[in-house]
Amino acid sequence: MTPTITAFEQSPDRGRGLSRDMRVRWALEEVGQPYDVRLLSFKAMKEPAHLALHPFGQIPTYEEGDLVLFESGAIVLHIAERHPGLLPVEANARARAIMWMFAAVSSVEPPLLELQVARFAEGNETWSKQRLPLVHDRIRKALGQLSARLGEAVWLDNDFSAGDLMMVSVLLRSKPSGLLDEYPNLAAYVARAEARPAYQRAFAAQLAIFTAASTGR
Ligand code: GTB
Repeated sequence: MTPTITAFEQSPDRGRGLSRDMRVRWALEEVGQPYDVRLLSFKAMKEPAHLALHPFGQIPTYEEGDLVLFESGAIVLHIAERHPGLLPVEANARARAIMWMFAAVSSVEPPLLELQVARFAEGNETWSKQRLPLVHDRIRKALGQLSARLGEAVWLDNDFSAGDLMMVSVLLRSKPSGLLDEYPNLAAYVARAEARPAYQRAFAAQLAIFTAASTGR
């Protein structure tokens, strides 16, 4: 059965692949599972039909027969569990790959999100500029610790896994600020992941939607 995911009709990131449908697309591409996409406006995301799928009125969602999922990490885990290629078969290595997925969303993504809040939601507050160095410090702490753990390894735990897919998806958010480049091994790790054919296909698919919406095609 072909799953259907939801994505922004016009992504605020202008097709830079930072929206959270990107990680789901990437996982589907890695395992070779075709998928359909239903595009939503911000208004449609808050309407009852979508709220029935996603209680917080966001994207992405994932529908496959009777199964409806929200939360990008849970969706990627579901895909990785149903198809070979994103989780090791050996039990301990599998547990560690899932650990890295959680580390991405619960230890690394929060400080990166704070920067977005500081810029876009609090940018006009008088105290906003004063807060930025603290936010940057928290990001540097997380990136520095991750960088130390990765060292010169190619991926976080031997072969590429859903843990790397989630971690790279999160790290990509630190690229526009220049903070990622302060950690050359992390920048190289992200570049390696971006070069994967599955990533490229997923990126092209989400960019095509933004381009079509902005050129009216
Ligand atoms: N924890 C949830 C998950 O991982 O699935 C969070 C989902 C989420 O935040 N979705 C966002 C959304 O639907 C889209 S990705 N927002 C609409 C709303 O809340 O009303 C967030 C996003 C948007 C833009 C950029 N960007 O421009 O860089 C990056 C990420």
